[in-house]
Amino acid sequence: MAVTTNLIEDNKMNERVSTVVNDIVDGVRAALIKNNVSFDEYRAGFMHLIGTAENHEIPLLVDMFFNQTICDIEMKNRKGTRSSVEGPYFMEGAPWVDEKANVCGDNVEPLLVRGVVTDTNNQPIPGVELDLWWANPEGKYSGYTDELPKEYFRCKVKTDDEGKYSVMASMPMEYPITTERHVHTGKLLEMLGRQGMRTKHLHQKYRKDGYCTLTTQAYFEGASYLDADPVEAVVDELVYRLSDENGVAVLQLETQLDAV
Ligand code: MBD
Ligand code: FE
Repeated sequence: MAVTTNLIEDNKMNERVSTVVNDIVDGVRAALIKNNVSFDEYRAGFMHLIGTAENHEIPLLVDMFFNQTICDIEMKNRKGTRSSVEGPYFMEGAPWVDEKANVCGDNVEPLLVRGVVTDTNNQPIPGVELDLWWANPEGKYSGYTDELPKEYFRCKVKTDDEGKYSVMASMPMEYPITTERHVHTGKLLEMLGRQGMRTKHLHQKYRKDGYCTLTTQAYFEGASYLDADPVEAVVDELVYRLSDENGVAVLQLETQLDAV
């Protein structure tokens, strides 16, 4: 009788995928065994996941549990400013702006974002492409509906010869992972006994050839939900104190990029 094996030819196998996926499967199996999970519970979890997928919440769900872990791993491999989750709402193709980002609608509160980007020897880096994106006063990110196109509440700026930039943006709103849009993720957070508001945050992505791309966020001292982030991405060194200039809130960022 022929001997069969479940291994196919070597050249079709991906070592990396095999290693990581097998470890993930082992981890999940261990959790099921440890908790004596029944078939009905297994099915209930499965159906919850299907609902999450059908409502397009997979990016949110996966980022909520695992994106910050990837950031923490990244920090073991490079120096410079800490990364923080990209989250589900980054979008390529934000408009380049000069001094002022596009905002619209009611209750927009100005936030002047100023910054300097340096290398790990504190030398300024000119020509860094910086993407900024944040939630509007309704707690929504642009680019997902016709009413709020991606030209608003996100922008791109470039650092000058001194590694500096300055742009008038607007104060980010807290982001609720509790609305109809995310019922499944919200419900899961509820069952986990966790609150679902992301504290105010300004997303940033810094890119320049020769440097490690940095994706991070700025958080605001004294803001609500700072200590209860549902995606566990708030760290002290990314919490900034705003200053006031003629009644306008100013966020002064200092960012270090590591060379590749
Ligand atoms: C957000 O705005 C966000 O940044 C993350 C990581 C998850 C959900 C909403
Ligand atoms: Fe966000």
